[in-house]
Amino acid sequence: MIDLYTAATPNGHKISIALEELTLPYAVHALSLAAGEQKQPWFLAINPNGRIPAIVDRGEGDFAVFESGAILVYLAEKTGRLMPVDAKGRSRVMQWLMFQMGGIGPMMGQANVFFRYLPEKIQPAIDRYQGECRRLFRVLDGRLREHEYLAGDYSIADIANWAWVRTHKWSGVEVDDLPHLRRWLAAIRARPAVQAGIVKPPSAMNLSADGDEKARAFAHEARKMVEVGQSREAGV
Ligand SMILES: N[C@@H](CCC(=O)N[C@@H](CS)C(=O)NCC(=O)O)C(=O)O
Repeated sequence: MIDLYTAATPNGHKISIALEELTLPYAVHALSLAAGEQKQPWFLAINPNGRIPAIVDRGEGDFAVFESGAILVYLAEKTGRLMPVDAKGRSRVMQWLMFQMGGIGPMMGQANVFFRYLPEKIQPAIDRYQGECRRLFRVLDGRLREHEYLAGDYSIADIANWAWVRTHKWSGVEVDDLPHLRRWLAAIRARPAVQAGIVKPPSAMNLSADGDEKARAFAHEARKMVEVGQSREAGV
């Protein structure tokens, strides 16, 4: 049994999707990020960075793993699935996984903060992060023009990137003119394991309507989460 500490965000959903794909038994523990549960001492003992997701593999002596990319690699290596074992195949998956971890995730995350969450609208910051998202999306579209998936067969690299890119409207970034990216988004969305993973827990981030009540409530919680993160000068 694996304990998954998570929330209704793209980084959290990467792991629930992977666990569903791998049909590994797991228990979901949804943390309230707005209430700062991720900064509690019991959770910091699992993830010293005080952020979700994290897992504890009970069958492996309570082995704890944090950082979503590291968790995906751990699960792929544990099962021998969703990542090839040969050096070049593995490297291709790692390249597109790192592309997400160092690019798509941080840029979409900052676009969300400046476009959705901060009460002050700082247009150059919004333009900077949305523009960088667009550039990264074009890179993905170019790759997917020639390849069905990002790195050989469907892999943890697809899961990591998909979990973020599918929320592009939340970041205020359109993909209408990126046909290969849209084809890939739809193909992965159709997978039963993906459908199961994205509702553990359910997210409002795929809602695009600013006026939608659920979207407003989610943005409110996320704003509080940003404040919780910023207000701690000491500690994490
Ligand atoms: N690089 C980390 C990022 C984790 C992360 O930023 N998690 C966010 C939710 S998506 C979080 O826990 N935020 C709460 C906070 O900042 O206090 C990963 O990929 O696991």
